[in-house]
Order: sequence, then C-alpha cells, then structure tokens
Amino acid sequence: MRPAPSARTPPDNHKLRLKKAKSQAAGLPAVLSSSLHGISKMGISKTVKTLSMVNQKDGFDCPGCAWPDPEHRTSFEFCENGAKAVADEAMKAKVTPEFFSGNSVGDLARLSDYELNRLGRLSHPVYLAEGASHYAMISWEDAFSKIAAKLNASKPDRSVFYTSGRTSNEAAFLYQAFVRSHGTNNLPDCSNMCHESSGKGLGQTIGIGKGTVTLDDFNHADVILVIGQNPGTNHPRMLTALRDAKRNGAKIIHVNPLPEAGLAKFKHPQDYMKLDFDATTLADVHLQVRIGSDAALMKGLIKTQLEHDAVDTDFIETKTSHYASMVEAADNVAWERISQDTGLGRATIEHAGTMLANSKATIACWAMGLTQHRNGVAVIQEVVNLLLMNGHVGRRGAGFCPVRGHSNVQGDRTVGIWEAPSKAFLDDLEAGLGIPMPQDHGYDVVNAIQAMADGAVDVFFCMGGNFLSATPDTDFTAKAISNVGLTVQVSTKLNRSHLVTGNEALILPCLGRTELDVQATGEQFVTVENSMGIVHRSRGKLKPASPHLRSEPWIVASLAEATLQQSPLKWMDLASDYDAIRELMQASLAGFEDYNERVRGEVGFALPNPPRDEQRFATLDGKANFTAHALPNIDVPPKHYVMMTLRSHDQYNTTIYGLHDRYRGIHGHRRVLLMNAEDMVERGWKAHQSVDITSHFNGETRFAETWKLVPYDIPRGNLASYFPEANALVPLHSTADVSNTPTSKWIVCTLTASGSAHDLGEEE
Ligand SMILES: Nc1nc2c(c(=O)[nH]1)N[C@H]1C(S)=C(S)[C@@H](COP(=O)(O)OP(=O)(O)OC[C@H]3O[C@@H](n4cnc5c(=O)[nH]c(N)nc54)[C@H](O)[C@@H]3O)O[C@H]1N2
Ligand SMILES: Nc1nc2c(c(=O)[nH]1)N[C@H]1C(S)=C(S)[C@@H](COP(=O)(O)OP(=O)(O)OC[C@H]3O[C@@H](n4cnc5c(=O)[nH]c(N)nc54)[C@H](O)[C@@H]3O)O[C@H]1N2
Ligand SMILES: [Mo]
Repeated sequence: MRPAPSARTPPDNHKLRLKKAKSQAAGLPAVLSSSLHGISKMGISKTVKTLSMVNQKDGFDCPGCAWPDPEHRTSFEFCENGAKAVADEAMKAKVTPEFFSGNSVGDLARLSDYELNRLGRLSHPVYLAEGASHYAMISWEDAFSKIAAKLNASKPDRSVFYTSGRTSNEAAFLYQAFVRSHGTNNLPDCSNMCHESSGKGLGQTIGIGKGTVTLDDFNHADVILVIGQNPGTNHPRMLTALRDAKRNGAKIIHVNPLPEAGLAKFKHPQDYMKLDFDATTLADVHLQVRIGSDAALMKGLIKTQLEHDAVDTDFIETKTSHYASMVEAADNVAWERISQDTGLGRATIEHAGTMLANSKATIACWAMGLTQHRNGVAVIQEVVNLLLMNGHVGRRGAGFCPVRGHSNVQGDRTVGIWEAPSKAFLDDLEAGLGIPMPQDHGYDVVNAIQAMADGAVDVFFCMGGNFLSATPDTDFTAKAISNVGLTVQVSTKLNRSHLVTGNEALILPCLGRTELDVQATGEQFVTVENSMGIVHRSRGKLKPASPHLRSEPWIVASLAEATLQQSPLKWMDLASDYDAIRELMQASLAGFEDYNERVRGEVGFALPNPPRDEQRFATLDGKANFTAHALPNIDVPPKHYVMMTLRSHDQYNTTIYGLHDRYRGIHGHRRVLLMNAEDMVERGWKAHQSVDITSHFNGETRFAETWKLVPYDIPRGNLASYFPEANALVPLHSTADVSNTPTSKWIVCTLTASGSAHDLGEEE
C-alpha cells in the first residue's frame, strides 16, 4: 500500500513582507501585473494574441468570472484577473507521463499549491493503480472501460458526480443526462459551497433562484448596495459598471468588515491609454460591519424605511404577501441590539437607510460574505425584504444581483447540474431525452463527503474543480475520499485532488476554454450563461496544449457509450456536432426554444426571468414573499474570535497564481491571519507573530499551526485568512440552514502563540 500523503497545504517557508494596504484598485499596476503573468507563462506574442480574443463576440468567454460583458464592446475590456486566468490556462509548461514517472504522488504532495499549478497543463490520461506510488499513462479507451466496469459493478446511487462551474452548457447538459440515465441524482457541484444560499433564498421569496438585473440597470440605479463582496479582486469588470453608475449619479453603499480597495477608488486601466489619470471614488458609504452581522444591519435599514414611510403600498398590496409579519419582526429588534451586533451607531445606519429611502431604483449585489454563513439564506431574504418594501424589482435600475463566481456556474444549474431537481424539471428531461429519470434527490457536497466517509460510495467522478481543497474539513474529507474505490478527475491542471485519491485513480486531461475544439463534423463552439442570465457563445482559438486532450462533451459521450448497455441516445453523434446537443437541450429544457438560432445572434439571448420581465413571482402563492426572521446570535465566548476565509488577489479559488495580495499589502506569504491591531496589543502580539489556530464547533476542535499575524483594518474580535489553507479548520457540518453551504466565513477560533516571534521579515 502507498502511504496516504498529507492532504493539507505544506508549510509556507516564504518570507512575509507587509506594505500599506492600497486605497485604489486596478490602474497601471494591474496592466503590468497581468502582462508579467502572461509573458512569463506564454511568451510575448502568445500573450498579445490570446488577450485580444477574450470576451470578443467570436472569441472565448473569459474563464475568470461570471460578470457579463457590455453589449457594445469596442475592444477587449481589460481585466487583470481575467488576464491571469487566461495566461494560466494557456501556459506553455506541460505535465507529461515522463514527469509522473519521475515524481511519486508522495513527492508531489510536498509541493505547495502554487508549485503544483506552475508545473503546467496535464498532457495525457494517467492512471494510479491500487497500491502504486506513481501515475502511469493509460489510453482513453482503457480509462473509459475501467470506469464503466466500476460503475456497472455497483448500484447507481453508490456513485457521485461532482461539477465545477467552468463546464460549458453543452458538456454539463450531456453529463447530467448521462448521470441520470445511469440512474442517480448524485450531482453535487461547487454551487453547493458558493451561491446555494442565494438560490434558496431568492427561490422561496421571488420564485427564481437567480438575480433580476441586467448590466444596463446599473446605468439607471440611484443606489447600489455592495454587500460581502470583493469585486476589485474577484470581479474586476464589475468596477467598470460601478464607475459608469457613479457617472450617472448613483450612490454606492459598501457593506464589509474590510475596506477592500476595489470599492474605495477605481482607475480603469484602459483610461491610461487615453491619458486620463483621474480615479473615480466608488463607495459613498462604507458600513464596516462585524462578521455575521448583516442581518442586524438589514433590520436597521428596514426600520429606517419605516421611519421615513418609504414604502410602496401599492406594490406591497398587489404583488406581495406576509408584509405585516416582516414589519413585526423588524419592530421586535431594538436599535441597541443592532448597534451591538454590527458595531455601528444608529446614526450611521440611518444615514445609509435615508439614502435608500430616497432612492427610486436600488440594486443589491452580494457574494460570499452573505452566502457562507449559518444564516446565509435568511440574511439574503432580509435583503429581499429591504428591496421589496419599495418595489425595487422588475423596475428599471432596480433588483437583485447575486454576483456569481465561476464563469458558467449559473448555466450548469440551468441545464441540470443539481442534486435536488424539481419534479417538473425531471418531467421535461424525461420527455426530451426519452429516458426514465431517477426521482430520489441525491447528495450535495457536504452529504457526498459524509457518504464517502460512511463507505457508501464506490466511484467518485469530478468534472473539473479541486474537490479536496475546495471543500471543508481537509483531514476528514481526505479520509472520506480514500474510502472510495475509484476516483476520476477531468482536469486541466494538477491539483491536490489528484494526490489524495481512492483506491485507484484516473486523471483525464481536457481542453480549456481558450482552445480550439475540433470534432468529427468540424470546429465547435460552446455556450455559457453569465451572472445575469444571458446565454452566449464561446469559441476557443488556441492550439490545444497537447494532441491527447479531449473536450468535456467528448469525454462524457465516450463514458456514456462505454457504460450504458442500451440508450436511445447516440452519444458519439452528439459529441461530434454540438448543434445536436443544443437540439436535445431545446427539447428537454424550458426557455431554450430555437436555441441554435438564438445563440448565434450577436450578443446571445436572455433566458426568461419572470420577476424582472413582468413582476411575476412563481412562488407557492404567486406573490413575492416577505419573510420574518429572528436575528442569529453572533456572540462568542471571551478570547474567542470569528474568522472568515477569503481569496487573495493572486489566486483563483484553489489555483494559486502568485504569493501576493497586492491591494491588502500582503506579499510573499499566504499563511497569514489578519487581526485588529488593538486585539493584538491585548494579547501582547506584534506583526509577524506566529500563532496556532484552534477552531471550535459543537464541542469538537480542529488545529492548524503557524500563521503569521498581520495587523489589519478589521473589526475587533474578527480574523481573516486565505482558503484553501484554512479549510482544515472549517468543520464539515458547520453549514448554513436550508442551503447546507459550509460556513466558510464563520469559524469560531482561539489563538495561541506558536513560539517566539523570530524571522520578523522587514517592514516597509
Ligand atoms: N480573481 C479571482 N476571481 C474570482 C475568484 C477567485 O478566486 N479569484 N473566485 C470566483 C468565485 S467561485 C466566487 S464565488 C467569487 C467570490 O467573490 P467574493 O465573494 O468577493 O470572494 P471572497 O474572497 O470570498 O470575499 C468575500 C468578501 O466578503 C466579505 N465578508 C466576509 N464575511 C462577511 C460578512 O459577514 N458580512 C459582510 N458584509 N461581508 C463579509 C469579505 O471581507 C470579502 O470582502 O469570485 C469569483 N471570481
Ligand atoms: N474556506 C473556503 N472554502 C471555499 C470557499 C471559500 O470562500 N472559503 N469558496 C467556495 C467556492 S465559492 C467555490 S466556487 C469552490 C470552488 O471549488 P472548485 O470549483 O472545485 O475549485 P477550483 O479551485 O475552482 O478548481 C480548480 C481546478 O479546476 C480545473 N479546471 C480549470 N479549468 C478547467 C476546465 O475548463 N475544465 C475542467 N474539467 N477542469 C478545469 C483545474 O484542474 C484546477 O486545478 O470553493 C469553495 N471553497
Ligand atoms: Mo464560487
């Protein structure tokens, strides 16, 4: 037997350097930073060629994030982190079978995530036999027969099929059709850890689990709330929309425990070319709430609307239900409690509340700062309450904007990647595919891990992503995965999920977004849905990193062909012409009429969105529902802190591009813990002090050593660290009510010094 390698990220021996946190985002440093990333990975000419194709009408959709493109694109809209994502996929270096034969799984596990990613693109299918220490080359054919044999030797619901949100609509649709034809709804996805709370929160209240605004609405908004989100790093192109909104007179309210440079000042990188050096101040108000206190803040803002009588009685009477109980719940909360929870004075909240009361069109944007909390669903419903009071939905310049992460995470859900599909959805699929569909709901991410731990999973198949490092409770999850018979990863780059595996493991290397996809009938394009429900084309242009790579639709079709004894679908015909997949989608999904034709239009097409299009709400009572929630208890015992886990500026989820977090002034080292300076003084600690963290949940503890303290502008009692390193501290069953999303932004911890503060590094 091979020894199980450590699942945690190894210690970080790089030197930490601290600089002043920035108060302006993007600008010239962003252009320089992304050019350097590109040139070092692709060379100069490929960098220029590749970047000129991102988000062009006939080019590829940026794999960076799901923020939409403006309809009238002149040239490519520059985005630092989009450029990094593209360079990272299009890089020259390769991970070959020779490389694997020279490096054991144990050797590779000692590399950091940054080093693993830098090794380059996976070039061939490889197989890790039972007890073997090294991956070895395998043919595509043999790989599919191995998987098919395992799938057919066990019951369908003993297999689990994960999806990460970069998968195209075509690949995702075909994948779920295969999984359901095989007989299970075990389709967990990254959304379970991401915007699941938004889907549930909005679905129950406005009847659709998606946002209701278009990009153009930003040009007509009076007030934009940006809650629990760091767009300067994670959605840089959103800053352009915010800048344009400001130029049109909008006010921006930023709700965040951290100042986040992107919302302070923004300088559009392209303006330098026009010799325009003025930066735009974005946020008019920064409400620096304590972690987890947004529900209390919303109650305060709702109370302020009531004080101003800023309510749309007509809308409330005709279009909504349960208003009175929502008001009663707000009345029952005292201002003292609101101030105590948020750490903000009543006047500060009333100032923001007055801006909202005077607004004729309000947009609320949010991301992980709301969804990854115990009350993730309820707090989003408080945001819904706030906007519904004044009818801010289905009106120009107003509505809900959950800002999605992965570039096609929303599309994947639309086309069926969902462990809990509705009966109506399954009926449509059954009619379209001509195959009986399994009805029992499957595992989400957290339940899939528990099922693996319980020995209830024989095959675990991942369409992209890095399941081990993205999920909570690293040690527990690693043990759970090692219980599985066969694990399979369809991937572009090496990551830790390739190193902590089941008894046997396969890596199937696939084409990325940027690459040409040629099938039997010729060159293909795929389609994706952005964060605002617009479906459009994406066509890769670059020569594939290796001739042995295959497209995701081809991989799914080949697997279906190898596994399913009899199927009415001609899987390989579907894979040879993606128009045929789209025809099948049109027959099996609501809202995809004339799909092939409409998606060939200039800018794609918008999926139906009843709340936005006609203020129609497909809830149980046909109305937009107000909800009444009690406030969560956010007190922690003395000497305990609340930690949130975040992304640095140089990472894409578990893919680490570099070791810097430029806007926050943190350089060269990732194992850091951001702490309030007064809290540090109280403990007698200085910058660079090394501490050990113990997390506490339901009487259990988890431990992770040596984190370097960084004094930071963060509320007292709050801490921040980066994921995936900190995931070892997130308890698997600490999840949000209703959505079961891990509470990655609410980890209760205690700290101890881990020895004297040697290696102080230099302060700049
Ligand atoms: N470059 C880059 N782009 C990305 C990604 C990436 O890793 N890198 N990831 C993609 C994905 S999958 C996603 S989901 C998105 C994630 O985008 P974000 O949600 O912006 O990502 P996080 O880094 O998790 O940042 C969460 C923010 O919420 C704040 N926050 C934490 N707790 C609270 C709270 O209790 N209340 C409030 N009001 N705020 C809080 C934090 O201070 C932080 O600013 O980005 C997508 N885009
Ligand atoms: N503690 C903590 N944990 C978190 C979060 C947090 O804020 N805090 N955020 C959560 C969120 S919001 C999300 S979305 C998840 C992300 O979870 P995942 O989506 O599972 O993780 P990624 O890091 O995005 O996946 C990266 C891997 O995807 C593969 N890949 C890249 N492009 C492609 C492609 O085109 N096709 C295929 N097949 N593979 C590709 C590469 O091999 C790469 O190593 O993490 C979650 N985990
Ligand atoms: Mo995400």
